[in-house]
Amino acid sequence: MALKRFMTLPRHILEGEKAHPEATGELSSILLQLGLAAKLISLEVNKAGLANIIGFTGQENVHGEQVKKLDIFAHEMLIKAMDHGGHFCVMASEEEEDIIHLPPNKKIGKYVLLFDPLDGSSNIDANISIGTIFSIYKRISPGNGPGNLEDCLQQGYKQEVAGYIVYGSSTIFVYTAGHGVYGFTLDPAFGEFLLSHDNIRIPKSGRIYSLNEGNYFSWPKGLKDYIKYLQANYYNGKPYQARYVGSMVADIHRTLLYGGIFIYPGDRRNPKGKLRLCYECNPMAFIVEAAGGRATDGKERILDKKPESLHERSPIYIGSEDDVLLVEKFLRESREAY
Ligand code: AHM
Ligand code: MG
Repeated sequence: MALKRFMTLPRHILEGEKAHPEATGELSSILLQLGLAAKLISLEVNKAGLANIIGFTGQENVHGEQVKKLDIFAHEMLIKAMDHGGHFCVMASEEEEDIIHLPPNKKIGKYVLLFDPLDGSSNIDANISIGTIFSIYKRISPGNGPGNLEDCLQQGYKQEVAGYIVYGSSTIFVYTAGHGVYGFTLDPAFGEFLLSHDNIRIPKSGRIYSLNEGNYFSWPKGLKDYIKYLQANYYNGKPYQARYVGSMVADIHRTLLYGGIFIYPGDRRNPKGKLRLCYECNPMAFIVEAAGGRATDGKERILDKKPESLHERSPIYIGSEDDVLLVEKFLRESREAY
């Protein structure tokens, strides 16, 4: 226990690297930079409630500077933290329409970074958990010049590393390199992420379902039938529970720890759902699968889907294996599209 307490994120990453003598250390260095960016974003998120004291976003603060919207701050912070290490050939963010090239004077590397800088940002004003999501691939474009869109549109199973940071009652950094999912909680006094969730395994089934029931009348019939089935049945003798934060990172973090299912379906109004394949669904699917769970769009494995465009959306059914298999059965049997 005492040892675990002092397993910091940098130490964990470096020890993981030693276990793989073939590793070049590049991914470790990327993760360390992401950890630093996470700390800086976390500090800013924690100041959000002081908006009326230090100035609303869009206004000038006491120093006469423009106060940035937090999602823009997080977007710029990640680019600033990640564009100078010489590891990436291209990046992409939910906050930017096109791919992001490295500045002309920076070294170009062999990795690709995709991120959602601050997911669930409409929750900020109510002090509800929000998060950052990231995904790392190896480039597929030849040479060592700038990367391109194709580098960003790879199938999710090709990810090298994926992770998220939840800014909640504490700040937690979760990542996987495909084997083992690890969670680190930020100790604000110490200023370091400490290993708090070693080798996370998602339960095979769970009691909690998580989706926006406000869209019920647009759902496919199979999904309506599945939710009605859960409501009429028991899990280990107790009724199922509905939980929905409305921040994907928080909802999936809970699902990973407690088990159950998180769903953002395609429906009559939005057949492809809401969440973005490249930098929301894929990294979460990579993490949940690495923890022993399952993630599909109702039919196809999320990680097998070939993205056609950077910001494309996908329905997602993700969580405990048995729960995702069961909803897929309901969807299959109802034979209704989306
Ligand atoms: P955002 O990328 O604009 O923040 O939206 C994504 C968020 C997810 O975190 C969350 O799962 C979903 O939107 C909630 O959507 P809804 O309000 O439709 O339930
Ligand atoms: Mg988002």
